[in-house]
Amino acid sequence: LNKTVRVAVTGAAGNIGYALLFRLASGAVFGPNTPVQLQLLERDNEQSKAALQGVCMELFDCAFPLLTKVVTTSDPRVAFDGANAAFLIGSMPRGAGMDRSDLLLANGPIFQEQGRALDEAADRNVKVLVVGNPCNTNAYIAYHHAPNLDPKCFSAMMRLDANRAVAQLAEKTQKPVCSIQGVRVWGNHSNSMYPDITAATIAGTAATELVDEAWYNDYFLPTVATRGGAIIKARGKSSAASAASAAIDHMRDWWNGSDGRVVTMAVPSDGSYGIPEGIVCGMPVICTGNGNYEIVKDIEFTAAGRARLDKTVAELVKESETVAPLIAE
Ligand code: NAX
Repeated sequence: LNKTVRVAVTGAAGNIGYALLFRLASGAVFGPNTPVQLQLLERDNEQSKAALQGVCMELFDCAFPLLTKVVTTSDPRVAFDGANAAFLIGSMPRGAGMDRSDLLLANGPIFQEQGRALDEAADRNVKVLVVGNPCNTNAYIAYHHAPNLDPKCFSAMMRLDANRAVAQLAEKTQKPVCSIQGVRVWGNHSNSMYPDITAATIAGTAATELVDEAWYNDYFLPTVATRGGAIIKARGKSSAASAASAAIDHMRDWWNGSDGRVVTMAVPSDGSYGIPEGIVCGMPVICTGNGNYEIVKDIEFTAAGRARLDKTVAELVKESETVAPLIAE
């Protein structure tokens, strides 16, 4: 067996947590030879603690051979102690009448505190995946409060958007998901995202030869960008199993490498494509193993694609300006 991996999960008693923890404990990210220690963070109130205790009882009852220990806490420093990987899921949901900037400012302090705690307590090569919304800017806040960690230790989740795009393409062309490569989603995890199929191939043929532009513009783009809302409408709750599955995909590829495949991660920009440095932006990356990734370079955009990228990046820049006081503190 390999060395035990310490995995922190915040908001562990929530919907996504419930769909994620059992797969982490079963080896879906770190493999069948790597024991896992779960370090679970929840809010300090009776209801959250009781819910988390119930989840722990179920984890226990699974008798997972790889699960060595489960720690529960409401102190981020305890949750992140020695953590090799961290899923930052817990955040405040958007309440009635709240707009995006209200949500940013309401959730900002959580990610300030968790950034500081990661800085103090986590392994120096920790892989942090922010899922809690608005995830790009929450990740931006977190890494700014972790000056002793490489910003490349932080990413935000746009894999669900990329998976949704792949699923739509597979359905439309009636080809298997595994035949689809090179789909990427740029920008913000919001309605402004840019799902880009210009370099995608389906069983070796350019996707743009198999689907027409009207379908791409009028069906595909709005369907992918507003899928979260459609799930809420249908289920009465936001996506949880598909979000957890995307989080597994994201961390598995980041940790192990993506075998040369292009995958979408929101990562701190290095200035490529004129995306302001430091903004946490959805981009195509290749994970090269041992927790490293490289941003794919030299992509050429169509005029329409460039306009979509500029729009979603402008939204991220605006969000970074909204949270500037939280960065300065
Ligand atoms: P839930 O409300 O079911 O669970 C959130 C949990 O986090 C709760 O148990 C709550 O007590 C806990 N929590 C809140 N603040 C905390 C804190 N400061 N420390 C520790 N725990 C805390 O939400 P769920 O459906 O699990 O969704 C979680 C987050 O994921 C939301 O912000 C949601 O918007 C976001 N999503 C992000 C997606 C993405 O693609 N990036 C897709 C799915 C999801 O919408």
